Amino acid sequence: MIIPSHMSGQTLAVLGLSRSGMASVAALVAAGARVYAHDDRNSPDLPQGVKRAAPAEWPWDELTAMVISPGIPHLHPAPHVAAAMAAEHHVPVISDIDLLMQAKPQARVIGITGTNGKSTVVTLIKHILDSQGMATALGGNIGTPVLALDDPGKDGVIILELSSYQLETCPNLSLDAGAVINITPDHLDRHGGWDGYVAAKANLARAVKPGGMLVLGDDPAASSLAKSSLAASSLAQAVIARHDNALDRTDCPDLTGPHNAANTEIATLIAGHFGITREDVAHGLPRFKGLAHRMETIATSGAIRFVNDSKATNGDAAAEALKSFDAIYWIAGGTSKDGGLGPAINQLDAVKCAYLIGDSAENFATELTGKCRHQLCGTLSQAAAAAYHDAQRTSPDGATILLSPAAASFDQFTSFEHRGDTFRAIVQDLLTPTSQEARHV
Ligand code: UMA
Repeated sequence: MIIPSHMSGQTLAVLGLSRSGMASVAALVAAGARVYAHDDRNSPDLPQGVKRAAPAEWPWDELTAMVISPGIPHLHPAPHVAAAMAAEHHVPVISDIDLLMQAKPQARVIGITGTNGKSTVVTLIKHILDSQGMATALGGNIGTPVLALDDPGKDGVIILELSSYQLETCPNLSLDAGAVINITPDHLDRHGGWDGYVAAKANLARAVKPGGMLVLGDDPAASSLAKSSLAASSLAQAVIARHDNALDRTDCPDLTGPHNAANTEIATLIAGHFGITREDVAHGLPRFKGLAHRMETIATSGAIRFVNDSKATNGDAAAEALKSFDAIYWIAGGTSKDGGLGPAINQLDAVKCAYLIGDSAENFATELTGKCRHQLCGTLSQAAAAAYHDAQRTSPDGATILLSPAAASFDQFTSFEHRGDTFRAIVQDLLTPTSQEARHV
C-alpha cells in the first residue's frame, strides 16, 4: 500500500466504494486521516473509524478534498450531487492518482493513455524494465488501484495506465515519461464531446516534467496533440512513434500485427528514456507474455489457431486484429458502439466469413452485405462451432478463428473478460475428442 501520509489529521470524503474507492479509504485510514465514505449502490464493510454518510451529511467546510472514483461523473453528462456540492464549497475533486502524486512527489512515474492499446503498452514497459532488473509497480486503469500498489522505492518506477476519467481529476500528475496513443472517440458523454475527450488526454501531455519524454502515437488525433506538445519548450523530447521504426518482433507470438509493432515502438522509446537500449529491449521481447483477451492465442488444432480478442469492444480495435492474420473466420457482434463496425469494415480482405452474434448481429450483417460472407449465429457457442467447421473444411492448411467482437459484451455477458473466458471454455469443448465425436454422431 502507498500511504498518503501528508493527509494525516486531514478530513476527506471518498465517493464510490469499489476497487479505487476502497483502496483510497484504506490508504487514508493508514495515513491517519478522518474519512467520510459513500456509495450510491454498495455498502461494503469499512475500516474502523470511517464514517459512512451521505454527501449531504459531510462536513463540507472541513474537507481537504473529495476523492471520486473514476466511474462517477463529476462534470458530464451531469455532475454527481456530491461533485456539485464540492464545487459549491470549493472542495477539490481529486482521484486516487492525485493522492499518489501528492504522496510521492519524488517518484519516477510513467503514464500511458489512449483509447486502445494502453494496457498492452504499460505491460510491455513493465516487462522491459523488469527484465533489466528495475523495481516496478503497475496500476491504474489496468485494474490495480494505485494506492494498493507496493512502493517500488526511489530507484524504482511507477507505471500508470490512465483513463480519460482519471486524467480529469489529477491536477498534480507529474511524469518522467508519458505516451498518448490511438485516440478515437470513446466515453464522449463523460467529456461533453470529442473536444473534451481530447482535452482530457492532453492533460497527460502537459504533465510530462521538464526533461521528460512524451511519446505520441502515429495516429491523427495523437499527432495533432504533438503540435502543441512539441512547441512546449519545457519538454526535452516529444516524439512520434513511427511504425516503421519498430523492432522485429517475429520471435514473440504475443506481439502479432501492425498495432503491436506500434505498441512495441512506444514502449521501446519510453524504455530508452530510462537508459535501456533497443538491443536490450529486443533481447527481452521473446519472453513477453501478452494480456488475456487481447489477441490472445488460446488454442491451436493442426494449422487452425483460435484467438481471443474479446477486449476489442469497438471497430477500431477489431480493425487492428483483422490486419494481423490471414484466412480469418471472424466472430463479431454484441452491444454495438456508435459507428457500428467503424474502420473494421475496411479490413475485410483476409476474412473468409463473419459469424455474427448478439444485439448488433443484424446491423453488422447489413454493413457487411456485398463486402464479406457472413451468417447470423445468435450465440458465441454457435458461432465458434460454425467457424471451426468452416475453417476445417475450407482452410485446413492455415486459418485463424478470431473472436474480435467490435462491440461491448453486455447484451450476453457481464464483461469482456466473461465473454473471453466463455470463448476459451467453448473452444476447449470443441477441441475435446469426446465432444467432437458426439457432434459427428
Ligand atoms: N457509483 C456511485 N454513484 C454513481 C456511479 C457509481 O456510487 O453515480 C459507485 C458504484 O456503486 C461502485 C463504484 O462507484 O461501487 C464504481 O466505481 P468505478 O466505476 O470507478 O469502479 P472501480 O471498481 O473503482 O474501478 C475503477 C475504474 N473504473 C472505471 O473507470 C469505470 C477501473 O477501470 C480501474 O481498473 C479501477 O478503478 C482501478 O484503478 C475499468 C474501466 O472500465 C477497467 N475503465 C474504463 C475503460 O477502460 O474504458 C475507463
